[in-house]
Amino acid sequence: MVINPNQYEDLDGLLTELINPQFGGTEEATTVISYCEDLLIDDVTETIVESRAPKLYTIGRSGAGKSSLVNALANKQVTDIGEVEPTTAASNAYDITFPDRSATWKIVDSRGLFESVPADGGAAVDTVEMLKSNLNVYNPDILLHVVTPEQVRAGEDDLAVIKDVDDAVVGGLPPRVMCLNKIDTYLSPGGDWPPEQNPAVEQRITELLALVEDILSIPESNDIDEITPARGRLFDSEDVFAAVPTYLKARPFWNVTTVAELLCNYLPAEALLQFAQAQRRERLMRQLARKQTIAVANAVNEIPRKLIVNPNIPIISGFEAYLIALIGSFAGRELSVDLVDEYLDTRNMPLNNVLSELSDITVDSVTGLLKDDLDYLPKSTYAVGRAAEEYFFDDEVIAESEFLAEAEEVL
Ligand SMILES: Nc1nc2c(ncn2[C@@H]2O[C@H](COP(=O)(O)OP(=O)(O)O)[C@@H](O)[C@H]2O)c(=O)[nH]1
Ligand SMILES: [Mg+2]
Repeated sequence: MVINPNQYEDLDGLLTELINPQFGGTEEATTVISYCEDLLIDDVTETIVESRAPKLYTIGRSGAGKSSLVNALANKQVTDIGEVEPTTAASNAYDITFPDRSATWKIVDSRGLFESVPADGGAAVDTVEMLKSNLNVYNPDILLHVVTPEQVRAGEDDLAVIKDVDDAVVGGLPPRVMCLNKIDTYLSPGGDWPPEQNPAVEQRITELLALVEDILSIPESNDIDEITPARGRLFDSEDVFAAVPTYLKARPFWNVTTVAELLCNYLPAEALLQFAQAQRRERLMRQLARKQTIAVANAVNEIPRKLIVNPNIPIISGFEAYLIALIGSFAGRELSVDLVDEYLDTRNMPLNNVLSELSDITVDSVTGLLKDDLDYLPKSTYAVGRAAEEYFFDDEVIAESEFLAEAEEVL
């Protein structure tokens, strides 16, 4: 399942191809195409055509698991794991390439950074300066701060150092996530694993999360996963956006997907694609597809109502066709009009039959009358996107109407 950004270079062409046949290339087609371009293309261009490598910067003491985290996220062995001698305070910058995935990641490993902080904290100025200059040079999207439960409990002054840098850097640090690694240290010999199957371990993890919140003075937070609070906490904070416990020593890792999904929510749009598809994680590609669905449904809200109720201009079906084609491509299919035909073949009804029902009502007489129907349109577009997602990712044909309740909640 790989997206090749080249196939998205001609999105204008795709729109024209999708929309023209419905109108025979008339003036209306031009109107629809130009609206679609304005409302739809920018978003995809940002995500795909302008896609670039995500830039991740790992911080943490030697041995905490920075390399292990990068390897686990990348789903391959790309960095040295083991006891790294913290010789200098130098950082290592490298690219991880995923040749078969059209993706590259830029990683900076700040190994040794905190080793320059002596027990009395005296040399912290150097560390702050080093971190600052690193951030200037590499300009990372996200900081991954890896700490062990032991380090949290010992109240290492790393947190204070990072805070100093945050205060010292113009505009503050990039968003950062705290990874509480080596969570298996809470496992007693012979105990059940993973934590979901061991209430005692779960309990200790949630206590650790509470301690982190306390140390960071987080004003408000939520469980990332309501059913399993031990999967981590999402913070209502500008700087540290979450704390996620992990086990990264060997497969099966624990809770790496939570980290990956969080990163997807915080990476800039243009860094998302390469981050997601390098990992062979279908869920991440689906997340991208879902984002498109929401974006297109919201775009529908911006179409002038006059255009919507003009039966000669089935503008919504143009939007929806485009969405269907994109989602098919996110599931790994070649982006083309054929994807729309294929999807429609699985349906009994044409796209947006709402429109055909409206066709003999005139604009003037309906503006008030149709209010409910117009509010319904973004929801039905959302439902089309969801049904297309089920179809292309899971090969399942589900009626669009099944997703209307969800649309109500999401939009
Ligand atoms: N017990 C345990 N060991 C881990 C875990 N994650 C990594 N390690 C081990 O800790 C050591 C240091 O890991 P590494 O990723 O090199 O740390 P780094 O110095 O921060 O890059 C290695 O021997 C890893 O196998 C974990 O979740 N639990
Ligand atoms: Mg390392």
